[in-house]
Parts: sequence; structure tokens; C-alpha cells
Amino acid sequence: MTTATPVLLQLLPLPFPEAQQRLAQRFDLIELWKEQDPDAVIAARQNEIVAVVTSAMTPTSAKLIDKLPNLRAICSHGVGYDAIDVKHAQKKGIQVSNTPDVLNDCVADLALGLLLATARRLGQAERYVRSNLWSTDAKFPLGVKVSHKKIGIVGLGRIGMAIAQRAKGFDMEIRYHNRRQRTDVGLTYEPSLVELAAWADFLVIATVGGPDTRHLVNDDVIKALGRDGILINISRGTVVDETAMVNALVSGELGGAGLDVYESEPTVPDALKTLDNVVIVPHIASATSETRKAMADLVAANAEAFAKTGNVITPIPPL
Ligand code: 8YV
Repeated sequence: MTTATPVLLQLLPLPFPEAQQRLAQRFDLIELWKEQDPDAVIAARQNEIVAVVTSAMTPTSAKLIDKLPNLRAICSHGVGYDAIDVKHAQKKGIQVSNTPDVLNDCVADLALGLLLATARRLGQAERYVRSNLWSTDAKFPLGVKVSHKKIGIVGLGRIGMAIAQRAKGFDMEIRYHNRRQRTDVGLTYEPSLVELAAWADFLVIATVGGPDTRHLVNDDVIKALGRDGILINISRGTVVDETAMVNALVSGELGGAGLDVYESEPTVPDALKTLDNVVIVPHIASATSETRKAMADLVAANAEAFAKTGNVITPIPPL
């Protein structure tokens, strides 16, 4: 790298001051969220910018990338990259890093948390006690057992494997569906997603988002999971045909759902808010202080490594 202080375009603040400070110490920062006229600032400094900091939920388009002729690295806060045009960046020789592994535990914990909350009606039970219903009729409905039940994992990657590890703790029978069978895991592979759903008591979505998996969980899969089945989604809302899911929940053709992600966040279909067999939370799978700090630190480390060596530490593999 040249001796001049490299210029970094930061689309959003890192949620931890230490990590933000590390960027400020190493780069000439353009903190775009502070700018009155962001487009004018980008136009004025477009030739100087060599790196961008963004996040899994911040659109980082080919249009923005093409405005920056000397861009060499994009460092993203988050493991998912469906909001970033990674293919376009990589085609232009631009590295894109994400924050894998540091969030596996918390995302998998929330997947099991949603599964338990939905199966045991924790959200409904909470509302029941808070609205003083317990003292009046004491007829709270039964939940369904989790231990020793069948769990189907859609997308057996790092997070999927962490979910499988936790499911073993509940003595659950585990099968998975992926684009390809994995040869390095001793779990049962199901080539047909519909067959996996038909077999499973709980279907957990842990696959990547983006056009390749859009509506992978369609009406056929949802109907196969069925009246006693429970759908859990901690990946991306677009992976599930949300309209089909809502219709099946309302009609009773799907037993229940525990959701952290939605097709048009932060919009959540109103119908879901009225259903007792649904647990809905606001995209918080990685939202713990420990994990978000680790994610912010990894973004700073990727940017620092790029400034020092020209290479990020956790690049997204070529797509
Ligand atoms: C987000 C996530 O990163 O990592 C992901 O892909 O969806 C989350 O951890 C977070 O919500 C904001 O950046």
C-alpha cells in the first residue's frame, strides 16, 4: 500500500467504539451517515476511496461499486451477503469480507430458542400471564415435546452444524438438505426438501439468502411439513415463500412457526401478529453484546489487514 493514509467509505457506524476507533486510526474515514449530501461527497472523493465498510443488511450495489474506480476491498459486518453485489465486486478484482464463525453460537442458540418457544408456546404463555388470564380460567393449551423429536436442517453450513450440535443435546434425530451431500459429516442427507419436510417435526432454515435460494421453502415444502410441523427461520426471509407460509398458518395446514427474519424487514405480515402458534422476533439472532463486539472487531481486523497487506482476513470465497 502507498504511504498516504488510505481512504475508507463507511456506510454505517460500527456498534462498538473500540472497533470504530481502530478504523479512524488506520484510515481517512468518510462517515457517510453524518453527511448532509452523501452522493456529493462520494462524487467528490470517488477516486480516493480504496475500501468500503458496510453490513449484511446495508444494500451495497453494483451501482455504488462502479462509482469507485480504485475500490479494492469491501468489509461487511455480518455473515450474510445477499445485500451486497459480491459477484460484481469479485469480477472487478475487489475483495469482499464478511464476519463468519464469530456468530455461529448465538445464531444457533436463537434457532433452538425459537424452536423451544414455538413448541412450548412460550410467547403465548407469557402473554397469558401478563394479561392476568391465568387467575381466571387456568386452561392454558398444551405444547409439543422437543426432546427425541425429528429436526430437519436446511443448509448444513457453519450455523447449520452448530444447530445440529445443539439438537443432539435434545436427543433429536437429525437429517439435513443441502445443494450437495456433505462427505465430512455423519448426518443423514435428504436430497428432496419436500421429503425432509414430510419427515421432520421441526424444519430449521439456515441456508444463505439471495436469488439462488429465493422461495426455496415453497408451498409444497410447507404443506409437507404439515399440521403438526413447526418451521424455524434464522437465515433470510426470502428463503421462505412468506405468503404461502402465512396462508398455511392461518388455515392450520402448518402447525407453527418461529421467525427471526422476514421478506421485507422490518415489515412483518399483520396476520402473523395475531397467531398464538407463531413466535416472531426482530432479526436478533446475532444480537448479543459478545457476538456483535466480535463481529465489529472482525470488520476492523479485515480493514486493518487490507491496509497493511492488501488482503482481507475473512474473504467471501469466489462466487
Ligand atoms: C446482521 C445477519 O449482520 O450476520 C448476518 O448475516 O443477518 C446479522 O448478524 C445484523 O443484523 C446487522 O448487521
